[in-house]
Amino acid sequence: MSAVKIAAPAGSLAAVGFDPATLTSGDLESRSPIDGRVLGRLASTSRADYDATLARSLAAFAAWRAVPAPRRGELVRLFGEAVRRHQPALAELITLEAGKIGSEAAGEVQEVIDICDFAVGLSRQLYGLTIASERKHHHMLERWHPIGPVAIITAFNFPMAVWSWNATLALVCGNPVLWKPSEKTPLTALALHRLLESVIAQFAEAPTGLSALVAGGRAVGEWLADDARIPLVSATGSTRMGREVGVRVAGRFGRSLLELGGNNAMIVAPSAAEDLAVRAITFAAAGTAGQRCTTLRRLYVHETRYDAILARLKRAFASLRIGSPLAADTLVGPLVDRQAFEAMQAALAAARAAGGLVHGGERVAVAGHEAGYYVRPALVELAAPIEASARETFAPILYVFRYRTIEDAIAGNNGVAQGLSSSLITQNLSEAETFLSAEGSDCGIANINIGPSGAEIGGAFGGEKETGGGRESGSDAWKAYMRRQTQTVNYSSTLPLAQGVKFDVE
Ligand code: UN1
Repeated sequence: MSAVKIAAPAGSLAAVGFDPATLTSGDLESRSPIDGRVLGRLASTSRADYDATLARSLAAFAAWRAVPAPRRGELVRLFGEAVRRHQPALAELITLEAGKIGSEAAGEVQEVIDICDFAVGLSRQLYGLTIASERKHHHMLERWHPIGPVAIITAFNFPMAVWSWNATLALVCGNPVLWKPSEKTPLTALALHRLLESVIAQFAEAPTGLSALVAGGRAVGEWLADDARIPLVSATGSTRMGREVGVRVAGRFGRSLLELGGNNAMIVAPSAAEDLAVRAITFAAAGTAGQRCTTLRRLYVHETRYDAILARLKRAFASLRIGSPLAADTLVGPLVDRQAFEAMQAALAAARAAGGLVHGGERVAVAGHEAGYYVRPALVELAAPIEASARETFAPILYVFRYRTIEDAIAGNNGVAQGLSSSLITQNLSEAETFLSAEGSDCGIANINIGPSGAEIGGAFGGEKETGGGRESGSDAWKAYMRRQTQTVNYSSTLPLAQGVKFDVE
């Protein structure tokens, strides 16, 4: 089968060497979740190509680490400008290859632009410390140095943004980047990579090989995880994948930055504003067809509000416009593929078998798109947690529980193996502060009066427990991409030893 022509604005990307019409051979097949058609094909990187890429990456590191950080920031600034110019084409590619609705696809590209801006500012703020020395005429410093090639393994659901959180920071920190995108979204990755390559080619101080794409499946991931030439592997995906990558990287004393599964909860308290709660729940649970790592999967509603909120949710879920993400009024696009659909149906069957009351969740026929997996987001009423509600099923299923005390609700929020995001809808200051305190949510992200998804790039993004502990994006997440060096300088002509140790030699 030859590749179909990718619709309109992709043309603007041809200028940077992205021409989907030429992508007709290779073992990686990109299929659109919209209707199952093949968008293009790409060959997996061979081991020989991988080794050549690594050699270029190491050579690039030797040059790039000596370029002043603000100049490195300038490269990222120019990349951000290029992304701005191509925003519609890039967003359309995300829609075609990942199935996101237009507004969310454009929002993802916006996230790339935002992190570029953040990284540019950061390039003048890679601050170290001065430390008081206990020895006379000595001073101590803490400095941050580039670390080396950074491998970035990304998932299909944020096929551009998650790479950009890592890549832009890694680049201003003085490191080359190697990207292994999801096998489900290779074209999106290739387009963004080519765009960066075109900016690198115009930037005198930037060495070739500064950015590389290594496409492929499990084998390529293993090469990256096992390669001692790569000091940092940043991996986003399932907990199962992260457990393997984390162990392999640790086995060679490399560093990993893991952003794995979430099983995010929201608590709706007695004082919650109802309209706000219903909108927050619906976007967080059904948006992106439930395929964000921050998607709302478990809802704890106070018993006094349960019936009214559930009635509103049933209406809201039943009225969601499901269909092609290319249609302007669609709110819920397709699941990524058949496996995602089957996993969703299996979770719903398990919930029914465990006594859950399921509303929605069925496949929805979309005319002309029979090969796409469109579903009505599901609400599942449960009396208590079950095995299915303890797992992350990457689909729009919201498990709903009643609660009586805020302590019970917080215990429910924390009572899963994952720890990415969490939220509480309340007007009660004491509840809000408790939720945000050391005795509250145990997640990497805790929100009041907004849902658990849709984080801004300025904060550190990531979570605890089986979510993997990594932090990407804003705040001081950049420190993961550098090595820390403690430096002591003696500017006297004597040699006092620390801790008053005497060691006099003739
Ligand atoms: C992800 O699903 O892997 O907070 C990332 C959010 C987005 C990023 C999600 N800004 O929902």
